[in-house]
Amino acid sequence: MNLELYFAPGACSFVPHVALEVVKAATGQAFEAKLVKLHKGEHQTPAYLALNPDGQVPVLMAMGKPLTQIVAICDFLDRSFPQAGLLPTEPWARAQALSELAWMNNTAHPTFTQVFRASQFAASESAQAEVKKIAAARFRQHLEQIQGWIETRKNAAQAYWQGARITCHDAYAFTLLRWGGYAGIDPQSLPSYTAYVERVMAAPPVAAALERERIKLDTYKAA
Ligand SMILES: N[C@@H](CCC(=O)N[C@@H](CS)C(=O)NCC(=O)O)C(=O)O
Repeated sequence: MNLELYFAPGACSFVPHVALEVVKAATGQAFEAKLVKLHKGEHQTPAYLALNPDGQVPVLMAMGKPLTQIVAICDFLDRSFPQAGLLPTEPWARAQALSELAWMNNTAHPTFTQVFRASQFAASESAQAEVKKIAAARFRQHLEQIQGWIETRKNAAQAYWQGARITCHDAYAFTLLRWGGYAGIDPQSLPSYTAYVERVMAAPPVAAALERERIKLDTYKAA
């Protein structure tokens, strides 16, 4: 299958990027990673908007057709390459896994957008500062919720989110903790979460995507 991923370094496209590395390791299926320079507005060109009218990454091109939305991309990759084990097959476990992935995508992620792009939510500088402050506090609660889920898995002796293999969830958990640094959240203040993310980063499919994107867990700067 011909697969291409449009991604931006450090963006949420890291999630399907890791998923594609997992698929490649499990099946040999190759993919092409296509860099989108958001700071140069490459996601707003007519050619890109024809792929994703929302002007966002990620876009997965599969068999020449564009697929958007992380949850849908993870589901498509799982169904196309079941050997990669991206999602459970048992219906209830699968629904739970999709529920957690959807929560990361539609709850934690948009809260961070309010921190990172406060100008989209308020006009004056003081109102933007307030949006940012309130959203950062809420984002910390989301990260604490993720840490709670990680501790449950640690008690069950699971190395990664879904057990022994890296999946989309691990890549999203890394991305959200990394973004936390931009929201003024010190990863060291979430010790179990950080220890888990360090383990995730060392796993070969994640390490390969980190290297291609040239990113690390280094966004937090002490005030
Ligand atoms: N729900 C979307 C979220 C996509 C999204 O928020 N993408 C961000 C990067 S993390 C983006 O492309 N932002 C550029 C912009 O909106 O200008 C998905 O799952 O794909």
